[in-house]
Amino acid sequence: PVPDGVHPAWLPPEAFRAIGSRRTLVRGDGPLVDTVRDEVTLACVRYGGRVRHPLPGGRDGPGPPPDLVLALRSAGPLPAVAETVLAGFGAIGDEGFVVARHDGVTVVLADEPAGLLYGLFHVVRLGERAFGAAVPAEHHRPATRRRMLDHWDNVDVHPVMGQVERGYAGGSLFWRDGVLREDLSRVRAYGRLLAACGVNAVAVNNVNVHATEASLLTDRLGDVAAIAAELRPYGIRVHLSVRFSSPVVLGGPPTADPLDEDVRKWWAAVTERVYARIPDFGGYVVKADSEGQPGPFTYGRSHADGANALADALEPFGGVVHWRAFVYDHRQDWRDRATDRARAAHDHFVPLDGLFRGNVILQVKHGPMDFQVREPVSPVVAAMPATRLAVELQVTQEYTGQQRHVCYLAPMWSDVLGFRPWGPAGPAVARLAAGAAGDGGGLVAVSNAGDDPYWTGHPLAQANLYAFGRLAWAPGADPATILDEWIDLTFAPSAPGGLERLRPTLHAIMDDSWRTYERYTAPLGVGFMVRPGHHYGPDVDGYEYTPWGTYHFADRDGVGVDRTRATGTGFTGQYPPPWSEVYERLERCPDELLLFFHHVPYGHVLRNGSTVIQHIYDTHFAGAEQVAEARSLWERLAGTGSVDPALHARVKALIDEQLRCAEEWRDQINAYFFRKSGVPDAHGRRIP
Ligand code: BDP
Repeated sequence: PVPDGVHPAWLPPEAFRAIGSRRTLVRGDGPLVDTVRDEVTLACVRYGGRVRHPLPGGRDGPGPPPDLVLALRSAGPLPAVAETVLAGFGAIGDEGFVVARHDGVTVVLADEPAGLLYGLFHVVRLGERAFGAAVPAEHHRPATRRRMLDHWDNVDVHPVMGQVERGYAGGSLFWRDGVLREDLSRVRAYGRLLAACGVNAVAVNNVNVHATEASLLTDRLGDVAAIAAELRPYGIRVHLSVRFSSPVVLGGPPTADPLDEDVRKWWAAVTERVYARIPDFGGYVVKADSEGQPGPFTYGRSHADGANALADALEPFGGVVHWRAFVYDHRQDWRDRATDRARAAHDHFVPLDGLFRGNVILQVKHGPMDFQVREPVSPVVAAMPATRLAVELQVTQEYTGQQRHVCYLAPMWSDVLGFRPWGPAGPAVARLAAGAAGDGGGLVAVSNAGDDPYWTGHPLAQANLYAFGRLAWAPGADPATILDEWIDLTFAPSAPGGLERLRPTLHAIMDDSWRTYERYTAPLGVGFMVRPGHHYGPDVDGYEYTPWGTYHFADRDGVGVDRTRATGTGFTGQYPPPWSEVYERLERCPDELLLFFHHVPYGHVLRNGSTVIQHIYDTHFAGAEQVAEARSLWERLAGTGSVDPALHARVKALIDEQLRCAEEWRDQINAYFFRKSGVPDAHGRRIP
């Protein structure tokens, strides 16, 4: 299934050994069941097992009983063991499955074909463990209905952004040289990887919709249909980013006013054509009135008017609009407190709560700014009870090392998803995204995959893609356990000697790598000390005097952004209690977000007993040291046979670069704050 020269990521053929060496009965019909049957057949061809076919009428033929039954409940009569497992089970759910080991048979049952597919991959994850001792029936279901990746892929190579905006893994999987790739087998392999971690929707193109991409909606719809055809066998629906001014740029009416009758008719007609070609099309993604993208403000209309116009066109076909809440004025200059960029999404959208159609999903970045290494959770998530919300994460490592640095992001996402905006008694973010009745917007993330042989540039960044899917399925899953799953699937099958060396090394390098990255870059929630434009490496004042709204306000006396109600921008007031108070009060604000909410003197004493200036020095020295340790741990694996030499070499080269960059961060940040403050390091370490 994976083209030559491409790393199989978490689905090497050997991951199917346990299934492929056994007898399996697959029962059910439809394209996704065919996928399941094909997967099992392929594994059996390789490992000598058998796929049993039921006789006409549904009864099993003669011969030894199967070791594994994968069946749709509706495909009765089921083998007796399956009926036993099912006894007492109500609805299994659209994508859910029941799995058990009973009387020496492993049984996976589902109501719908998608559930059977996810059940198959569950058995793949278990490997031999799926065929051991008896296990009572377990019911697995995804926490959120839509688990989606946004691709920021351009059809053409953009002069500044390259082909994949903020993509660090080569070109697009979909397009090359301005046209759809002729061979889309890699897209199919991608769909397979995504299904195996639970992703079920993909938006194929950049949210900044340039001229070429705009026509994907009309003249180039064939491209989208072809991609959809490759992803469909793995239960993945395709969505498209569209330009709000599409009517104007694609030969429709001369306006994109969402209340104009001709505009509405245009969207309806175009959308009908989309569904004629792609009946299971997911819907539109829109970035409007943001960073130069057109939007309803041009016509004096609200974002509810804008979103609803597209939603009405999609409604007859069951499609949704993902309307991004990332709306702010990138030409502002912090004119006054009210122009704090952190406030923007809440200020724009909360007054519109209740005005969006039921098929509009407001897609909210997890933090109020922009994917920094540490931000508080966006207050919008807790402020729009009458709107379907999706939480947006960034798997691509724009601000977290650009897939040259190891930065395992699952612990950050896990914190976000577990955050309770109303305190311990209230619901967590994951629940708000899932929706009380399961009708929430779900989770969306910007993909980190490209045409790189390892898919994600840094081979270890595959774990982020995998973890996103798994957390979208089960937000409470432990990041270290997810990492183990990824290690087992990816490396165990090809490491006959076992993972004795590799597993602890990977945990030592990856478990805490997000916090390590935070230490040597921008601790205490300060954010944005990156080089402008490409966002790699340090430039403390790079954005400080620009109109982008991303400041740290460091001077000779102190650092940080006063976002309090008492004396600052009032952003803390966008949270409900208790967080509005916790963030407002200096003595209660958590250290890791201190500079996000407060401007403090360098001598301010943190809860950990250190001063802010000393903490800045300490974390930067410690972070760079941790990268040096990670590097020597990785080097020690060389020649041990625990990892493929080519992969070892790629990671080695990248860790060298990570260390160089971490030392650069350390030296620049420490020197900057030493010069501003004049306070020497208490331990007398060298600050250049
Ligand atoms: C920012 C990226 C920019 C994206 C924007 C977005 O720098 O390339 O277009 O997010 O989310 O983080 O639309």
